[in-house]
Formats: sequence, C-alpha cells, structure tokens
Amino acid sequence: MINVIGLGYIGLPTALMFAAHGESVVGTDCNKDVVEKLKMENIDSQENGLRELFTLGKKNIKFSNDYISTDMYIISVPTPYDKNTKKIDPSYVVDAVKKIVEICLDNAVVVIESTISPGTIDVHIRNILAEQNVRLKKKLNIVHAPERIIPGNMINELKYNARVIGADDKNVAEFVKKKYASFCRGEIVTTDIKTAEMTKVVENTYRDVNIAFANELSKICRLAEIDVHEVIRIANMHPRVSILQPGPGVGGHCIAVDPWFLVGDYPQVTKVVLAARQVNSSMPEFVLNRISDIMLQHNIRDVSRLGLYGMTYKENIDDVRESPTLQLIELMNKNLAFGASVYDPFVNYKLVENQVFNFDEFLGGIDILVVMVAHDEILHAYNKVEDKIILDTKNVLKNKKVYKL
Ligand code: SAJ
Repeated sequence: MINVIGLGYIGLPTALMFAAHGESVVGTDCNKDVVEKLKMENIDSQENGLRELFTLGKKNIKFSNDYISTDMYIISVPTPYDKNTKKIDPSYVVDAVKKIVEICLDNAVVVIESTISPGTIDVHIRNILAEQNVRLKKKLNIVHAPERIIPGNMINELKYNARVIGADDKNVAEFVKKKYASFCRGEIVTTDIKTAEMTKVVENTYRDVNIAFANELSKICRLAEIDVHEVIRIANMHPRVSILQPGPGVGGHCIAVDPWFLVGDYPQVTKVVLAARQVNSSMPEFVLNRISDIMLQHNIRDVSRLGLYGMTYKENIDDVRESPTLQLIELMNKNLAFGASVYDPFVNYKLVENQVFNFDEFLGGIDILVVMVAHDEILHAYNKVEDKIILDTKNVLKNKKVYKL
C-alpha cells in the first residue's frame, strides 16, 4: 500500500496513476475540504485527462486527512522559498517526514517528489531519520524522485517522461524504479540523492536562463526598432540555435522559483542564474511601459478602457501561481493605475478587482486589449477583437495591426 502525502498539482495525478495501475493507494492531505471533495469524486482541477484517470483508479484509492501505517510513502507537498534569503523553505517536507517516522513500518521507503534544493535531504532530513533510528528502532529509506510533469499535459508526461530516482542504496532505488515502471514508459535512471536534487533544480534553471535570453532580446530589439520574433525565427534556422519565445514574464511554481534555490545557496558564483531571474522578473514592468507608451500614442488616458486578457501563468490551464498578470496588476496599483478590466476564461472565481466573467462583456468595455496569456479562446477570436488597439505580448494573434513586446 502506498500513502501519497499532499494531493495537489502533483500528488493527486501521481496517486491516481498508481491506483489506475493496480496499486492500493491512500491519498492524504491536511486540507479537510480537499479530502471531502475527493471522497465525493469532485475534482477542482481542469487538467486534461484527470477525470478519466480518476474513473480508472477510484476502486484502488481512498482519501484521508491522516497518514497510514505502511511501507511506502510518496511526499508531494509544496516547497516554497523564503522571499528574503531566497533559500528553500523545507518545512512542509520536514513535517511530513516527522509524521511518517512515527507511524511507518520498519524499513519503509519514503520517496520525496517535491522539488528540493541540492543538500536539503542531508541538512534537514537525515537528522530526523537518525533520531528515529535511535528512539523508535526503525530504519527508514529515503529516496528523491522529483516530478517532471508540466501542467496542461501532466497525465501524458507522467507516462512518457524519463525519471530520475536518487537513493543511498541500489536495492532501494531498484525497488522504487520497479514501482514507477508500472505506469512510466520513459527511461528511469537511478543515481545518488544529491545528484537527483541538483538535476531537478538545474532543469528548471536551464529553462529560466533561456527564456531570459529571449526576453532580453525583446528589450534589445525594441531599442533597435526591429521585430524580435522575426529575428528569433531567422536565427533559429541556424542548426545549433534554438531561442525560446519572449513573453510578459515567467510564472508557475517551478521555473520562477527553483533558480532562487541556487542563488540562495551559492550566491558567490550564480551570476548568470541571478541575472536571468532578474530579467524575467522585470518583464511585467516592461509590459507596463509598453502599455503606457501605446496609450499615450493613442491619446487614451482612461485606464478603465484597458483590458488585460489572461491571469493564469500560461495558456489553457487554471494555475495562477506567480502569474505575470497578477504582478502587472500589482505594479499598476502601485502606480495608482486602478481600474483596468481583467478577464480569464479559466478563472471563474473572483481573484482581482474589476474582473469580468464574460468574454463579450469584457471586450465590450475596452478599447485597448493586452494579451497576457495565449489561451485557445483568444487565438480564435480574430473577428471579435478586430476593432481594438492590441498589445500581443505572446505574439499569437494574426490580426494585421498588433503591437508586440
Ligand atoms: N515561457 C516563456 N517563453 C517560453 C516558454 C515559457 O515566457 O518560450 C513562460 C511561460 O509562459 C510560463 C513560464 O515560462 O509563464 C513557465 O512555463 P513552462 O511551460 O515552460 O513550464 P512550467 O513551469 O509549467 O513547468 C516546468 C517544466 N520544466 C521544464 O520544462 C524544465 C516541467 O517539466 C516541470 O515539471 C515543472 O516546471 C516543475 O514542476 O518543476
């Protein structure tokens, strides 16, 4: 029996995947609401294929607020970072391990899927295991198997992405590998714990650095008065060049967060990583400056005529964590630019002031449209937005007269 701790973005699909492949699973979450809803087969997330997976797995899974006594645990709780020190805040993981230690069977395996900075297990977890070994006379095997799935395509990526399993003991690594191989068709590589920790953080940092290059290019090209997208399209024809796309900023709880772990722990050497974070964090301000230039150019001074399209951190998902739009709104508020309309088809609860819940009503009230997120809806709204002044920060609209970053 596997006890999955934390039923959020990663924990729920992972628990269901194991259950759908014949494993008995108990999904545990500290939030009573989350557990009650799942017991009633009520899923909040709009993730593709999650409902179908639920149907397949439901006979093998139970949901609870409590940890159970078993021989395998998977921890998928959040790992935020301290906004001041930039270091990881491992308290949720530490808390989960402390609770497991009290209840687990001897020789149990505890797989940490949550992203953790390199060295977290050495610094924050091993002392708990050593203490329980003495006090409770139990051995516990710690493993790090970071998730790699992308919101919007999670189920597919759970199945087909390669995975890494970091463990102290080869036999334990092989045991966990076998478990994951029940559903994972990608290659499963085993290594030591610290390498697995570093690999995960490095993957997201790699992407942050590359997105930062595209974003900096957009600033350079604005000064040079050339179209950055045309430059990238042509440069990418070079066989060894593959530049990513500039945008209004980098959101989500991974790429925008993990690089800080490296900066926090290795400030003396992380020059590129820090600069990339700063460039990406500066993009909402760059968008604000573009909006202000365009409004002045058209002699529009009434902020309520401005509409921000999209609040999620990327297209066709409902996740608003570290969203560039929310950062832009915060900046506007600081500059006393209150009153812009905001709309997102995936956010159907009130999140910000002046939020509109109907696309046509949103368009009816504005003259300037700022596309912050490339949801499918806006890609197909060619006719509806034709009379607007448009700033397309994602370069996705095919309308003739569109301002870009
Ligand atoms: N973005 C750009 N330009 C681009 C690509 C992305 O501005 O060319 C922006 C997006 O709009 C978004 C942000 O970057 O705001 C991040 O989006 P993403 O789709 O690149 O990645 P995430 O955060 O949804 O998921 C990432 C993935 N990591 C990598 O691609 C290395 C995923 O595989 C990880 O599982 C996930 O982080 C995680 O949990 O760590």
